Amino acid sequence: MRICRFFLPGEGARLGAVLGDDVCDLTASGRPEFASLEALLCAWDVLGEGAAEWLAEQAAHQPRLASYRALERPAEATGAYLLRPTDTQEIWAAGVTYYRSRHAREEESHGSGIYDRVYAAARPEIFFKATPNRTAGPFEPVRVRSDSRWCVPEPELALVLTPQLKLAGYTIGNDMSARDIEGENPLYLPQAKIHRGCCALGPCIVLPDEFDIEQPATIACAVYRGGRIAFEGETRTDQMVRLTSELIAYLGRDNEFPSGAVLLTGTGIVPPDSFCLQVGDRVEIRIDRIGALVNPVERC
Ligand code: DO4
Ligand code: MG
Repeated sequence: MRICRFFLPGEGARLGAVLGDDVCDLTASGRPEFASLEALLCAWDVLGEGAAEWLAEQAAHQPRLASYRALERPAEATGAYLLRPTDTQEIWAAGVTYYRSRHAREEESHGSGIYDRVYAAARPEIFFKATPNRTAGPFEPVRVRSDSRWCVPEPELALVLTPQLKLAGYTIGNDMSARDIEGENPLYLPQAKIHRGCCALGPCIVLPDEFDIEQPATIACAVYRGGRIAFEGETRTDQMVRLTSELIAYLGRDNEFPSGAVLLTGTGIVPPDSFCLQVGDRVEIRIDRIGALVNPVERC
């Protein structure tokens, strides 16, 4: 099953369940658990093992409202459209979890050795990535920094977690990065990673019944520029050197997430050094069994 957030004219943000191509409006039920994603993730912890089954049962009782495909397209006739699938959750990210990322970062930092060390260390790299207001949903712009000459998308599998860090589902994330700023000095990482429009999430949250992490999934990225492909690349989730459970456990050490959290799991796709995102580009990230996240590129 899939969960989405969508905008309904006259109503605002709604929580929906995607059943086949139909979306049903969970918020219309009036149940407090469906007032927001935060409310649902909190309820998830109370419901425990039976949460997904309970959700499917609730969804089956709601009237079908719209076609998911119609919501996926921007500005359709109904006026309803998909929103970022999360609401109040902080967004965190793991790094250097794929060999490709380790290699590219060692090069851009002129062989500093820190990326080699973290790739092999027991403790993974985990960093704060974005607040909700810095995060785009489907078709909203991601942004390149005005003081960077080398910005790239980082296509990543994203974990959606409850306040008790139980895995509720998966979505697609884009961890936008300024490689020149990070490469100049790793202490600049927060500036390379966190700014207006630095992250995108979507299109929906796929529950573990439809996305089994044990089955490798292809992550593919294409950047379109003027109708042509300026970059494309792909990787697979089984190329990740860390287990998602390991990343979640480190995220939760001495920390708390009362609204739940999102954890990006690192990139295995790094464009060649000659590639830099430009204003007007369109970034498309696809993950098997999840869907596609599409965002235009603008400047901060
Ligand atoms: O070490 C810096 C960030 C790494 C990262 O974002 C990634 O590997 O995806
Ligand atoms: Mg990343």
